Amino acid sequence: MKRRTVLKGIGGAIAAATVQPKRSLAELASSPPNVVFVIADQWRAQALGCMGNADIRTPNLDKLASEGVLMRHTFANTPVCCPARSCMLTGNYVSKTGMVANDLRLRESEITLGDLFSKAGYSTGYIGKWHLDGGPRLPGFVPPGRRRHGFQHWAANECNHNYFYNWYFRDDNVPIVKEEYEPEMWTRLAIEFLYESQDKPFFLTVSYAAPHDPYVAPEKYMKMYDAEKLKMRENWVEDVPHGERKDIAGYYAGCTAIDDQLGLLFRAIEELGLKDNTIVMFTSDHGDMLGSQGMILKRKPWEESIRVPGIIRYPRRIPAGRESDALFSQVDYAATLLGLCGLPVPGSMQGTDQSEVLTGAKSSGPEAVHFQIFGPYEHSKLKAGWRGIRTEQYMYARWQKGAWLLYDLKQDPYEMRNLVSDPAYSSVKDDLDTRLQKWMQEIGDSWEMNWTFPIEDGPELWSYKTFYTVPEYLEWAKRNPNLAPGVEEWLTKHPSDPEDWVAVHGSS
Ligand SMILES: [Ca+2]
Repeated sequence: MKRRTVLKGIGGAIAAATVQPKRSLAELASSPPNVVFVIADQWRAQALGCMGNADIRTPNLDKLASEGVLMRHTFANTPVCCPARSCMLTGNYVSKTGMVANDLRLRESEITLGDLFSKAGYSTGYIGKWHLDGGPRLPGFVPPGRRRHGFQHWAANECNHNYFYNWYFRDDNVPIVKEEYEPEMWTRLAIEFLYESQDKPFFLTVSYAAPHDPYVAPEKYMKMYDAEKLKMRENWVEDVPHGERKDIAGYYAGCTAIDDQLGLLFRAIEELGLKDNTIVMFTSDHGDMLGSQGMILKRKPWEESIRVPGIIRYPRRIPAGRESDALFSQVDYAATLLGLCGLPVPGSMQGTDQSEVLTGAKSSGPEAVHFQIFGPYEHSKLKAGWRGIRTEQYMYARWQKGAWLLYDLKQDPYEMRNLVSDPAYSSVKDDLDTRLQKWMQEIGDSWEMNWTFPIEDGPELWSYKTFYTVPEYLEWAKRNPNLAPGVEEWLTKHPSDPEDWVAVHGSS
């Protein structure tokens, strides 16, 4: 067999390597498909060339889309880090798994794609940011065993957003420290995994912590974007710290840096002869408001926060160059990937197999996708938990107490006119509200799961100890007022109404 030389990494970060495919082409052709599941952090759907953004440079992802299907309407059901990751990997809403807040630990009993692909005889690998283990984020060693949820090969940390000082763990509690740009490090390790894992089908997750804030990237990428020349979205508000032009330029630079690395990863897949039989999926845990609606970060019901990249290439089953407007959301990822691989979907999984929508055998997906956020986040001005429903035409969100937002996305794609109090839309609103509440009942969601204390950005629940549930944290916080001050007082003073939040914090 011919030896192949592949891959010289950018800036020499990835050394040239010699590769010898371990399986013959005939073996590759008849074997079950491999999966490379790529998750970026906070990469909104609008920040892609193939989604119509003329400023951003994402040539490798655009090419991936042109060789597969671009799911234009892909959404994060719980648009914040840990919940979104748990939803993607378990195929269940967070109200079922309990992963309702950032930095809780996903229960060891939860079954993930790692477990399901392992059971199907796959080699499973997890490389990158994990963020499902709860507790202190640093240094972030997740020991082998149930806390790795079925992933056999491990090169990961829990959560680190210092992109120029990195480390990861293998199977012992010794960090492997690298002064290597974060996306380069994970890509290098992912390519190593590809070289080593060809004797059986593999399921590899590669999870980048960028382009999440801080909005920085290596200088060569920062130089690509002139902040003053970027086209702002119509709903963008000037002078919102964390959502300014310079932030967006830095964010785009991070996206392009990852795109460059993905180019290397995709080339490795091709060079190894794996392209036809490997499903490559690219997505993100959630988006980033970046000044749209005058808002920053995530957890919000607006498009910039909930809508994520949805690109899937699988030459054997997905015709090249498809674009679909079918609704697709994270809860359906797991069942859909299993479906594409011809593997059974567990009956207990709430998500459904949308693989026929991806391949084009079916033209429409679910009638609606749903959203759940359970508590406030003071720093980004989110007042309380909310639930939402998105159809092809409408987005509706409500607080426990009542309606909050209604947009007609056909007329108003930038969500500039809230129709929630418009009498002409009252029947639309009522219908969506009924559907939303019915859905909550069906999946076992309840407003009782909400909390009012800012556990994710006040005295953060992850600072000292690991918790599986929010009530467990609140009990601990009451007993430890020196470590987590103010819980008791807050809970006495703050019922769950967003209006009361405003009374205390101002109405910005
Ligand atoms: Ca995140």
